[in-house]
Amino acid sequence: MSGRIANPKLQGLIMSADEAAAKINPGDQIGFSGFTGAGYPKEFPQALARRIKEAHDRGEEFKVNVMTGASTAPELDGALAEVNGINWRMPYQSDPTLRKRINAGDTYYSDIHLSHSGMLLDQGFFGATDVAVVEAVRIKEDGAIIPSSSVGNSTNYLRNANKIIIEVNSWQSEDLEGMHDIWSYGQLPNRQPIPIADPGDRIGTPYIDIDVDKVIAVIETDAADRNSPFKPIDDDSKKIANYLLDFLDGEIKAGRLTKELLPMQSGVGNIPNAVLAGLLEGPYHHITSYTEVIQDGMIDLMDQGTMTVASATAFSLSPEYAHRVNENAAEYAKKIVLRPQEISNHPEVIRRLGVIACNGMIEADIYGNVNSTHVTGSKMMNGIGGSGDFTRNAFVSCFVSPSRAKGGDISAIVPMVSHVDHNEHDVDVIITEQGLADLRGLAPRQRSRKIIENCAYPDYREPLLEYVERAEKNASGLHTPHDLHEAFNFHTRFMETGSMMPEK
Ligand code: 0RQ
Repeated sequence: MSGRIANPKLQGLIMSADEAAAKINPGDQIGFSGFTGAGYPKEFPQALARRIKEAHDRGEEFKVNVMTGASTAPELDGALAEVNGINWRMPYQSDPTLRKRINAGDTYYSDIHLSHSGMLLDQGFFGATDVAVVEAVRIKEDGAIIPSSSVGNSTNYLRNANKIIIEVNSWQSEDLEGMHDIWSYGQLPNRQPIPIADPGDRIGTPYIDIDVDKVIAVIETDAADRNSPFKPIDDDSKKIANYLLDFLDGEIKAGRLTKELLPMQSGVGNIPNAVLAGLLEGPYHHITSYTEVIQDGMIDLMDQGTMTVASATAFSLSPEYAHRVNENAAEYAKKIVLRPQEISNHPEVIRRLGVIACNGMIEADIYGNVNSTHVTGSKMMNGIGGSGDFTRNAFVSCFVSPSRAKGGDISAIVPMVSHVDHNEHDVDVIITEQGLADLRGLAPRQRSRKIIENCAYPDYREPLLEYVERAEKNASGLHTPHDLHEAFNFHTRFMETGSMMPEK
């Protein structure tokens, strides 16, 4: 035994992952801990996948419904998708095997805002939660759980589930204890205001209380989080990061920001990481973050003393940085707060603190609508994640992307997005390696020129300008000129010829 399970009753429930998986019924709805590859159960989902495969090999139906915090890892989403074991899944995912299942119609995927997911569960919109399966650093004497490297929706799953399975992972540092801040705004009609006035405020407990009588299994593990390495920062990402940093400097000069900025939110990926790296070199001090994931760049900013505190719901680190945090967890616990995702992503707090939001996109249109999720309108990439929670409510909402995808055959700037996740009313700034379009206060006819001239790749500017001029002429006098016959030609041309470029 690892010595991390202090509750005598739960010590008596220690068993193998296969024994625990035998307790699951076909059709069960399971709420897992886990968020962006951190703090997800590692042994149980693989054992469940083995059990599902055996059932399928015998010709029996066996699928479960899977709820998480956000994306997990090959051991969870990957293993269950591999055996076609997921009937329905919510919310954000980014697993390549699961993506194939979703796009093949094998798995229903409910892609909802991360801040909504726990709330909708509490309100019964998804039906009963049969089992909660969560990873913990340790179990206290009274049975309360110290979560590991993410909180996500764990409090909601543990509160609502009929049965509980706990994986106690001794790879996770015990010094993570004290980093979590578990608090609930309560249930309608008696919800309470969230008393967070600063990203570092702690308002709850460092543990999650559970009903010990619901626990049916405890599994001991010792396995690392997924923690995928970041790609080295490329030239385009650096250019995009520099445009954003220039923009922030302009905001300081205009008196809308100080060198302390406002709390930063950063999506995951190469470009947001380049932005964080750029902040290391800037004139900033005492900056904070109110975001959903702690990334490598934030750890560097904290080590440098430039970032004083970061609030999130999970880590999303490279293996090297995960090791660094695990080794020094007690120190980082003074500067990092991990909250339930309904708090880390809560619109009211994001609006009140005035967060600076920066997220990736697949494409934007000439009027500022953004597609973050679907390729050519139909194929799911990952999901909306927390991007909507932050974009709608931030002080300023930025979207970043290279101006082209697939070696130049696709323009990230199109006449009309093939799917809308963030609409023109919420999107303030679009940035590509070509430049930055500040859309605040601009009318549609002003936006189109600015986005095309500042953000589109040079080869695509002419066809886009031709489109907009034709649309303005044909739709004379209209507020948002479109030529609906032509609007999707960029997309259909790519599907037919493999390139969005018009043939000369
Ligand atoms: O595909 O991997 O097959 O080559 O999309 O694109 O350029 O590597 O960028 O990794 O930052 O992802 C929007 C998907 C961008 C991400 C998205 C293809 C491209 C590549 C990835 P390949 P890049 P990124 C915080 C906030 C929604 C959730 C969110 C995302 C792949 O940022 O999922 O913001 N956002 N959450 O080739 C066809 C285009 C394309 C395209 C890119 N126009 N057409 N394919 N790709 N643009 C996190 C959480 O909420 C947890």
